[in-house]
Amino acid sequence: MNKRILMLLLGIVLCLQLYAQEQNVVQKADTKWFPEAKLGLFLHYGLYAIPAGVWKGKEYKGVGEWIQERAKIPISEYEQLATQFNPQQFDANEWVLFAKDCGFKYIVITTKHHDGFAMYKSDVSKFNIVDATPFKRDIIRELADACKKHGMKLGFYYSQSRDWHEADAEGNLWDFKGYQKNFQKYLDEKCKPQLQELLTRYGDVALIWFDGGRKMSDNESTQLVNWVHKFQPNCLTSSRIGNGRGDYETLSDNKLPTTTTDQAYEALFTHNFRSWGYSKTETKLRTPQELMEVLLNTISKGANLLLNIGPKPEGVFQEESIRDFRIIGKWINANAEAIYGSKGSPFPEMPWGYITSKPGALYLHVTKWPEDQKLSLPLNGRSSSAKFLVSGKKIKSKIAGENLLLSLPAKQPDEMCTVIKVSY
Ligand code: H79
Repeated sequence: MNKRILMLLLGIVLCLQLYAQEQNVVQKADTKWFPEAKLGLFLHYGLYAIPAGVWKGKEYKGVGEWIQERAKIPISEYEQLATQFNPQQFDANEWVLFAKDCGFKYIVITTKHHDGFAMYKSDVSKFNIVDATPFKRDIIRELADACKKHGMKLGFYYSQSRDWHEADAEGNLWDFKGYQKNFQKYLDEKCKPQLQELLTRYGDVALIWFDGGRKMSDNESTQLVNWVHKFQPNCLTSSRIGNGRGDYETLSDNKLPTTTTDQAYEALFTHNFRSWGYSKTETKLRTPQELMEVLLNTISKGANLLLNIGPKPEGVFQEESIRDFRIIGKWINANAEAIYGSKGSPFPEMPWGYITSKPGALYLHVTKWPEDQKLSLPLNGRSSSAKFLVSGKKIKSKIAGENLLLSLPAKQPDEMCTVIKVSY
């Protein structure tokens, strides 16, 4: 073969290889703020708040935001919900100030859940809050402005593969039975253009909370993460984008971390145990004490907690959620030093509660006050001092062999959880 042609072919092969490599290189974002923030407020808001788990008189227990799939509601019928969506009581400043008061450092809100409805003004699809509802206001815009005003980070939940409104996306087999899907077409024509809108029109986006649905190929995961970082290099992406391509790890829904980490990790829990969207069928709520256990268990393993509320159709949070989040928020604010910027516990689980740590300090979160008023820590005989975090009152301590032994008063200063700071 002609030498020149051979060289040319070789060159083409090399270029193709480089191109392929380029495709799989993921630019990682700066995750530093994330593990320090510790607490995020998750908001699942959408058309599914209207049926709230009940469709044509039938109750669908569990995940309310799945009503379209569970009742196999045809798109044309589901779209009618938009004509009823009119949250007149929605006030972005109120939501953000509530989150701030309760100690949340970031908010993540559904911009598009599996039903495919955009909660913002989208030029890509008319199935959005401004074009399809009598409300006509862009909730995401109002929230972004309020977050900026009050120094709150804002992240966007975006269902990247499931979209029951689109034939080529994952999930809707009742409207599009037997249809041969072209997933890349959906990515190119809806998913990516909508992400571009979200990343170019609302200021700094703290993170994109991708969710599961379809087993993504590595190429698809990489495409989307690079697409996000192309517009905002420091916008984090969640691990549910698949193939280890995300910037931080989200655990399974309503699951505690099992190991301690100093990486960017997040556990997510919903107040009512099962539904993320507002649901009239899921009335049982975690008590403030149960929320505290979830919080402390999570942060003692070094992870963040993303705690969810599904706002009601009128644009307000359930009163019980406001009440209970304020209860734990009060505790969180009083004990802020032991939470924000802390790392997990260097020890295995303790019978009396949980531990968080900072350089030179351990924070003992005592939820079960020891009956014998004794608390011991395996501190290798290191000299240290102990005090109550909130009152600053010193606690009697002595070194007994390897252990630091604390003598506690009979009465627990904070019934919910008392924090003891041990400095060494
Ligand atoms: O947004 C929330 C959920 O809607 C979403 N992730 C959280 C944050 C989610 N997407 N997929 N999944 C959760 C997997 C869950 C699927 C199931 Fe079901 C929901 C299994 C049981 C309930 C639908 C209804 C499929 C089977 C029954």
